[in-house]
Amino acid sequence: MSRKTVLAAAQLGPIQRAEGRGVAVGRMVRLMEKAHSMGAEVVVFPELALTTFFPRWYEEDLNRADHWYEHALPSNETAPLFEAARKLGIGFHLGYAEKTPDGRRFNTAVYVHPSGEVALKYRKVHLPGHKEYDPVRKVQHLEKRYFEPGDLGFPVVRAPVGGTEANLGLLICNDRRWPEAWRVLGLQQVELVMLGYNTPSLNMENRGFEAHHLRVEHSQLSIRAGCYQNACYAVATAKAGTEDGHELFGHSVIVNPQGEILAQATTWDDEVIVAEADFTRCELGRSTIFDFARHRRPEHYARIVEQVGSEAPPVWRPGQSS
Ligand code: CDV
Repeated sequence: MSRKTVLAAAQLGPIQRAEGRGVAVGRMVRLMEKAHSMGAEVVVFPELALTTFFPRWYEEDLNRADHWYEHALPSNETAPLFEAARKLGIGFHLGYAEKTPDGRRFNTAVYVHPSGEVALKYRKVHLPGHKEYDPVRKVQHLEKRYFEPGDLGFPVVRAPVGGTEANLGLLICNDRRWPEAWRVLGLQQVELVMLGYNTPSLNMENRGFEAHHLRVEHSQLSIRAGCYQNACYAVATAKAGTEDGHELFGHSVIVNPQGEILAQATTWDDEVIVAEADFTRCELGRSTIFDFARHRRPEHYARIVEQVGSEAPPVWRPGQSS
């Protein structure tokens, strides 16, 4: 049985603070139609796809920030996405801000089957930034204020994707930089990782200069390494362009299990890229160099789960036997 499908990244250009969800959803439906016309059976939208990247704005009272969150999915405003998916027979990944009925807030992503059912849900674990207003920073990054760390772990599910099935996992933005996150997915034989991101094109921190071209380099390095080391495909989709004066880089990519980039966005605007995936290609890495059952040595990995921060090593000096 063929295990092929066509994957799409539906990159979004900027969404301004004043724009409502209706604007974003309309653009997303058009991107879904475009992806379908290009043969795609699954389409991946960015992190927090329905609004501007609001964690750059400080809000003293979080109760006044409720309008940034989804309180139900689908809602009246997001229903057109679900309807388009049903009509086109296309599954989609959506990143959004979630507020639960008991008042908890998460940076969340779901994979929605064309039937409209949520096949997989994930809440972002690695929240970057800070919790309180930081007067030293030129731009705030308040994800730690707006969200609590995800409580669902890194789940993987085998679910229909187009005419085949695949083992699906989700990461969100900053998670892609953490090899632990990829490996937990890899240990569940993930075959397709869907992830969205909002990454500023400049590092506005004042603690040292990061060359601008390295921002994209580090993003792609992380995604390519994650795919290669865990023998999986990834669709990594950006929100791009200038939102209310703040620039986010694009460079959405589709990567194969060898870590090669199959397709890359060329604009910083709404854009669809597609690539064919053949999930049988995940088996080579999984059964050879990254055959975890044969080669992993978890007895030496205790620090990975027992320690959070790094520790300075012991010091050795010449004349001192080791
Ligand atoms: N939304 C993000 O998680 N952004 C981070 C930025 C702050 C570095 C990222 O890892 O891209």
